[in-house]
Amino acid sequence: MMHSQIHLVVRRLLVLVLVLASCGARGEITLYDYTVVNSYPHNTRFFTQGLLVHQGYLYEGTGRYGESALMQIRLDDGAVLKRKALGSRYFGEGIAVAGDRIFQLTWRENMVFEHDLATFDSVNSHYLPTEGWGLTWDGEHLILSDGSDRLYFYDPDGFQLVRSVAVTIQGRPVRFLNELEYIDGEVWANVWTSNEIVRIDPATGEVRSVVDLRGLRDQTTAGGSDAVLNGIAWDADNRRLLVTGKLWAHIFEIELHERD
Ligand SMILES: [Ca+2]
Repeated sequence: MMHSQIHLVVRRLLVLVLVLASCGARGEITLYDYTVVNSYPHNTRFFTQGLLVHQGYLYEGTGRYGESALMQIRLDDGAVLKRKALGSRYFGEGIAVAGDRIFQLTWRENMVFEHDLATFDSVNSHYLPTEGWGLTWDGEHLILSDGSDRLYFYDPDGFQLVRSVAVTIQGRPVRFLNELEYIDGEVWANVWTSNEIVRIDPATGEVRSVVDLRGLRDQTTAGGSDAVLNGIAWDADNRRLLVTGKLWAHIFEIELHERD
C-alpha cells in the first residue's frame, strides 16, 4: 500500500472514531485533550522508535539503518549518558525494561536484542517471527506491536509467545499500532502517521479512550520528513506523561483532560 493510501485509511478510521464518539454510541469512547506542562530537548537526528523512563532516566531506541542505537539519556538537558549502536544491518524499534534487562526490537530483521540494563552489554538475542514495531512491559510479559492490529504477549525468559489479541475500537480493527506504553493497567499505543494515542484494554483488545494530540507537532521543529508522533514514556515514580515524535526537537510533558 502506498504511504498516502495508508495515511488516508488511518485518517478515515480516526474521523470515524470522532464521529462515533460524538454520537454517544454504545461502548462510548472517551476523548482526551492535552495541556503541555513542560518541554525538554530532543535531538532532531533521533528517529524515535522506543521511549521509556526507568528510575529517573530516559531510555530511547532509534531506528534507520546505520543510525540505530540504544541510549540512556538525561531528560532535563538531553545529554546522552550511555549509547550502544546496533549493527548497520539492523533497524532498531521498540524498547522495554524487564527486570535488569532491556529488550530492543528490530523492524524487519527478525531479531530481538536483550541487553544488560546497567551496562548495555549483550546478554542474548531472540528470533522474532513478525516485524517489530513497539514494545512495553506490564510486569509479567513483554507486549509487542508489529504494525498490524494485534498486540503480542511474550514471556521474557526465552522470548516465548504466550498469546495475542486483536485491537478494536467499537468493533473495528485499529491497524498500524506503533510505539507502546503500559500505564496503570492499559496499553497506550501510537497509531502510525496519526496524531492520536489509543488506550487499549490488554485483556480484550478494546480501545476505551483516545488521546487527541493534534497541534502538538506544530509546537516543535523536526529534522526531516517522516517526523510523525511516536514515543510515549510514563514516569511512574512522578506520574508524568512524556511524548515525542521521530526527529522532533522536543519531548513534551503533557497533562490530559477529558473532553466535555
Ligand atoms: Ca514507550
